[in-house]
Amino acid sequence: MRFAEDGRKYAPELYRISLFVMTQSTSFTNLAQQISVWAADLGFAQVGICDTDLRVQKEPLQTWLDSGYHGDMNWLTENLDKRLHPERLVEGAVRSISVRMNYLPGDTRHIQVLKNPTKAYVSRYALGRDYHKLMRKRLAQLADKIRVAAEPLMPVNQRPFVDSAPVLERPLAVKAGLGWAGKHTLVINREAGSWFFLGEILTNVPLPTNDTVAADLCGECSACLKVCPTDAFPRPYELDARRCISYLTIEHKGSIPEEFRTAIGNRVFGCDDCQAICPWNKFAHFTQEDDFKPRHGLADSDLLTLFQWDEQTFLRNTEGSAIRRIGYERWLRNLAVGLGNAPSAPSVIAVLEQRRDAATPLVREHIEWALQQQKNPQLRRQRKLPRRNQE
Ligand code: B12
Ligand code: SF4
Repeated sequence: MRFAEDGRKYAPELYRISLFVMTQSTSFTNLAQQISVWAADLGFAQVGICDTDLRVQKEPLQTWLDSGYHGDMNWLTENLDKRLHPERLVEGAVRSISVRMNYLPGDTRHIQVLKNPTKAYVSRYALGRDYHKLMRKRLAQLADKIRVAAEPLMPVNQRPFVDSAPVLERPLAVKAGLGWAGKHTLVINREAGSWFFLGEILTNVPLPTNDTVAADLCGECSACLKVCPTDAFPRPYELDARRCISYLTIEHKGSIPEEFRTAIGNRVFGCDDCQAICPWNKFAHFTQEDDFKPRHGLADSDLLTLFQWDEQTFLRNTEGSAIRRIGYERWLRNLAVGLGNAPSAPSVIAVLEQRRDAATPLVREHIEWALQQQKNPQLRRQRKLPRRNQE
């Protein structure tokens, strides 16, 4: 206050500038508070703001890629510059406004379905409407509100993202205070577990940043590393995607390596095991979004029923869902693996044989494998792959 009074008397210009800066920073502080309110109204469970300096990620990211852990997701090797420097993705971006949205639908009895080898287990995130669409729309609404409020103060340049662009969403979410990166590499929040999606707005508006990063509360626990059916963690906090069932059933386009087929069990789209076992998920909140609720009985369907869908039924029943992204051929491939792991039954053998001749070479190869498993159950190897590293 003294400075202001003196400034007013002796340096009117300096006073005017400092008043402008103070007013602006007060406005940005108010805007940050307002963003939390808007984000809650739009259905986000939490919002946090951080700067976009990700230089510390350069080495771990490069080591991960050099190890080949990304498999054939070659897009992860592209645009590294933008991944590590968000301001090169959105010109002038100095902040990430990171959000999370809960997706676990209530009462989907996921453990019972997973443990029933005649059922198809679909990852809980993919039971309803494709989250990319829903979250991007909500983030765009949030971005519009921010633009209207900030534009009187400065020209605004910003873009919302969910998953699709070269953005390191987890490191940004951690910096923004949404949680810590668990040993399974997903972001965990101490009050909400990890069943949530992440998204962010990269913006040039210099909002105040979160100053407390959540402590890593994994401690001595290594339940996720041990439960992984395909032993996909070479080390805690590091995932070899080539072994992850989520990668094998969703991202991977070709034949599923035989060594993983038995361990995949009945997981036909993604995998949730490392989250399902995590003790922090007893604090998880069910989603409030009707759009994430299961459609077409996908939470609890028989493998055989889904395998008998023709392409039209597949396209109709997966409209607006993330499952559609893998296409009918990979859907059948995954279901054939599931049926190969199902209890031996004449009805399963009959349906597999029925579909074999008209199948594409990729699907036929998986059907042949499934038939061999069905007809020779004594050949089945142990379901879960043993751990190679015991750190
Ligand atoms: C590629 C990808 C995958 C791949 C690879 C996963 C992986 N662990 O990288 C596959 C297909 C396997 C996959 C699977 C799943 N995914 Co995914 N995936 C992505 C995607 C598109 C990119 C992730 C990425 O950049 N990986 C590269 C690695 C190297 O990056 P990273 O793990 O973030 O690691 C950084 C830090 O951990 C850090 N780091 C690691 N060690 C150390 C050590 C030190 C000292 C330091 C400083 C840093 C550091 O360095 C890394 C590089 O910067 C993101 C969306 C996005 N754009 O971010 C979603 C995302 C991570 N996936 C998500 C989900 C939900 C899943 C699944 C649960 C889906 C399912 N049910 O099947 C599974 C979970 C499997 C698992 N345990 O990770 C959510 C996670 C939400 C959350 N709570 O964290 C995301 C954020 C999508 C979203 N928008 O919500 N996914
Ligand atoms: S999602 Fe499943 S397969 Fe992938 S790392 Fe987690 S437990 Fe392993």
